Amino acid sequence: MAIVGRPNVGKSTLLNRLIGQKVAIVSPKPQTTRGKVLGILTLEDAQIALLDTPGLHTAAKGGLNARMVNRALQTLADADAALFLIEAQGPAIDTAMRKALDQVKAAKKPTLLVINKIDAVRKHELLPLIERWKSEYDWTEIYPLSALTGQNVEGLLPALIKHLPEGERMFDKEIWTDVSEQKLCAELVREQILRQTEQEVPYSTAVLVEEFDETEREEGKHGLVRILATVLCERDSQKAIIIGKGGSRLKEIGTLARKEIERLLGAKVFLQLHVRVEPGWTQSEKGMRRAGYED
Ligand SMILES: Nc1nc2c(ncn2[C@@H]2O[C@H](COP(=O)(O)OP(=O)(O)OP(=O)(O)O)[C@@H](O)[C@H]2O)c(=O)[nH]1
Ligand SMILES: [Mg+2]
Repeated sequence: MAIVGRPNVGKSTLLNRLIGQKVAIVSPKPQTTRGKVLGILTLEDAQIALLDTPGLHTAAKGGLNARMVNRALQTLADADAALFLIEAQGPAIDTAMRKALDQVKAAKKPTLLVINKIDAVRKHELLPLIERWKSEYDWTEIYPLSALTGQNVEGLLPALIKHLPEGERMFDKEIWTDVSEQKLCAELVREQILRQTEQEVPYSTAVLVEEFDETEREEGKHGLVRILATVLCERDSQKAIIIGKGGSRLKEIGTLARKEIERLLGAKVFLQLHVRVEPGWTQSEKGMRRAGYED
């Protein structure tokens, strides 16, 4: 089941909430998620493969943004069903929203409309919104909730299960994602860059884990995991911003990311970050491959 929608509506927050683990990174900036992220929800009598996707936005041809939208549409095309997420406090249906909606309609999947962020509006504002959206598509259901607070999320599950095909369980009960630990660590560093830098910097940044040494972790319960990661950006000026005065910003990014990584791995972590300029990597296939965005 694919989770799709405009950027920043809370798709990744909802995935994490449903899975009960931090599978996808979240930030207040749009275009946080760059590829498909699988979260597996195993219940008593059902298993749901939830696929978070990058936000549907109008991207120029070629380059990272176009790739992101393609990934979202491809994930939607491959899914049995979809969740289309909108924000309760979002603007009326503008051109960009209309386009996203048309893309979802064109996929012709059973689609549940989720109205997220109901914590940010008053109750009486919700009914007209539901009425407004009802006529846009033959939604399987319309579901208001708050992914952030968890309000009304419980009830979404039976609604999801209703639209799943019958079949064997596909994943082991304990598995909650297919994303590797290393990739998750790289994403947790990127999340802090999204949160700690402004303007174009986050959009020019990628993170590569170069070394991931867990030999000490295996030897003893309290062993360190040593991680060396490279932060790629596109220009020298961006590198200077990421590093900050006397290295202060990079240090802050590293400290915050390390805490998140320690929580993920359940181990103490030594995280070392380097910054490297890879001119224009977001603009070419080759550059994107170098930044870890393969295939
Ligand atoms: N008030 C409120 N904020 C929310 C809710 N859900 C998500 N947010 C916030 O909305 C922002 C975007 O959340 P994300 O989960 O990263 O959104 P996304 O749709 O995955 O965004 P992209 O990956 O950029 O497409 C973050 O600041 C979240 O904390 C909610 O239910 N209520
Ligand atoms: Mg996201």
